[in-house]
Amino acid sequence: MNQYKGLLNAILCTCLCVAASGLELPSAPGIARAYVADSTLGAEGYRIVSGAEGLRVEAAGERGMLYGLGAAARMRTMGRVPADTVTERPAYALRVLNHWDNLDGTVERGYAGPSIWDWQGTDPGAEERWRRYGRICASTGINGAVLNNVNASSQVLSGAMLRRVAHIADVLRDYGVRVYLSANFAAPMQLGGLPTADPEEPAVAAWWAARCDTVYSLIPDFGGLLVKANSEGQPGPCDYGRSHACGANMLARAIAPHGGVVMWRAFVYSPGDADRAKQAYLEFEPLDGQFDDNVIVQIKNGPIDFQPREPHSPLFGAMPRTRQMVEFQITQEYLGHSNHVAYLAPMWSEFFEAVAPESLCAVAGVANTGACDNLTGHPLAMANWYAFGRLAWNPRLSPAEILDEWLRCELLTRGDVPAAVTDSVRDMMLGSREAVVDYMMPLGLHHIFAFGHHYGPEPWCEVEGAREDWLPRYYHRADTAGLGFERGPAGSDATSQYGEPWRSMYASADSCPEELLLWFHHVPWDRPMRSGRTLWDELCLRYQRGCDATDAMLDAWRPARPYVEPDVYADVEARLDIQRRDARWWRDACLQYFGRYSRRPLPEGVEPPAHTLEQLMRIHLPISNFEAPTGEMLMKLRE
Ligand code: BDP
Repeated sequence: MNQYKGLLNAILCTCLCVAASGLELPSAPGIARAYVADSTLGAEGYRIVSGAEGLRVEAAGERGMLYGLGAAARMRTMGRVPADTVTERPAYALRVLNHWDNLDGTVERGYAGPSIWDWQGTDPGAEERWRRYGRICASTGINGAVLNNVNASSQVLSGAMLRRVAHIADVLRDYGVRVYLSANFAAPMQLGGLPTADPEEPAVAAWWAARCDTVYSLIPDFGGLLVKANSEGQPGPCDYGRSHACGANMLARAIAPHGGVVMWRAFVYSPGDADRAKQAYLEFEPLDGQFDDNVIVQIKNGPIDFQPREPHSPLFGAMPRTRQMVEFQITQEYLGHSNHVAYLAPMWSEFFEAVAPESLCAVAGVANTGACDNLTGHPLAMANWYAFGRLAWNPRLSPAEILDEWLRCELLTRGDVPAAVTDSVRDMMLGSREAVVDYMMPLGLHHIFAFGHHYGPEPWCEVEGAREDWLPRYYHRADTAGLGFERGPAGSDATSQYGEPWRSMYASADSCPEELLLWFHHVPWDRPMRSGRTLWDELCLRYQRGCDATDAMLDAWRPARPYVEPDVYADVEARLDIQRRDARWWRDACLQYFGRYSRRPLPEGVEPPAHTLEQLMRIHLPISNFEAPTGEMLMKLRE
């Protein structure tokens, strides 16, 4: 049973009524409902009419009613009942979570326990967990789930696994969530016993068509396939000299008769070639116009890999004849796992400020779920799941507004919560992502993480035989002259992949926003910054600012104590303490390491490090990819 009683109280009431189709609708007492023949609402839209008798929700179908009742209940809780009428339709028809769950129960980059899907069918509590998951998705507007890892096992398409998937689909259907799968491009060989997976080979296309028939015979509303091809060792069409478009279209044609889509990832980079930040563009931009209509190219928000701050990927907007979707990462692979608070809506909004939401046709988020009690590890990480869904519904919502909803409808639900308490927690969470940027990678630094697990700092990292573009020095390029990756015309010229106004703005260090300075430029240590300080002093003070912010976070959380369940309070407090210590670890490791190159002292206002660089360089976290390190483990290592 859910020990986190404070979560999931109001938005989707626990007491639900089941519609004729099986869809669970929020009971929302006192809110009238009316099905109307209004095609402008679409299948998922709704209208909320406020009148003398209270609220009435109008929708053309049950899914619209589901979202409309949820929205009306939320408005009531928030005290934001409209003066007359509000009409809403989602910005995207496809709002999908990507689960990186493996069939052995582990979760790649998951920090909230094992897979919720219970692939082997041994957990009697699994179905109830899927229902909780479905309700949360419904409350935020998420309508699709890719159940398995993009590093996909072919076995997920085997008969036994498809029956399991059909069971999950039967449950999630009650919440308006359709099921999708990640496909391994070599499945015709690994599962079908064919000698090749060449997309031009008729037997291969026939195998996929037959598999799709089987999938749809078991799951009639199956959504489609997600494919990671020719990326980080995964098989793909390029193994046979074919293009990504050729491979994607072959699958798209196999699934088209059933109405499914193929989401084809553009996360590609190979060793030894151009600047990694340029590679997806170099490979995909020339394919514009070649993809079938039911293919959507899925592009990570930034050109590298889910860093705490990245510019948008230049592929957005560069393929006008191709359907594109963005992939965000909700799980905190690069933001302190489930130990750190990092409310991510500001990062996603930043993306939507640069990339017009209308230029995309769908949104995906790599899920932060697992089978632990509260489903997300850090109790406040649920806010990221919620915010992802809300932004996928309406990318123009403000991060503060979304957070307010989550706090008032989900977290702070015990008693009459004074506004000052909600404000305190909201401000703390709103600033948390920027705090992480400050204490991990300020001013456009990126990928200076420890190898493999990506938890702590390792700007010095050396791994014998590792690809150069997997090592931090490839990204920070520290030397005695300065710091940062020169991507302007004098360097890798990645800036020329951007359209205007970005191209000119990023090309010169003078016009580049300071937040991204070291992403795009190698800058001398004594370059004057906007503050009037040198780069070195500014860098040091940003790290310090991040540390100070983590102290303030603990203070901001304390007033919440009477208004959340005691276990939630204590859990958050313990994790904030880890975050405080980790922030200092980052600051001391990075500043002492970069100080070897800058050869400058720490400016006034920066706390002296508690450990020497040599001590910090000896830390090696004995953790796998699949769980966050514990506080005790971290303390011990840094003693
Ligand atoms: C990286 C992760 C890796 C994923 C890969 C991907 O480190 O585990 O498989 O992205 O998105 O961020 O395919």
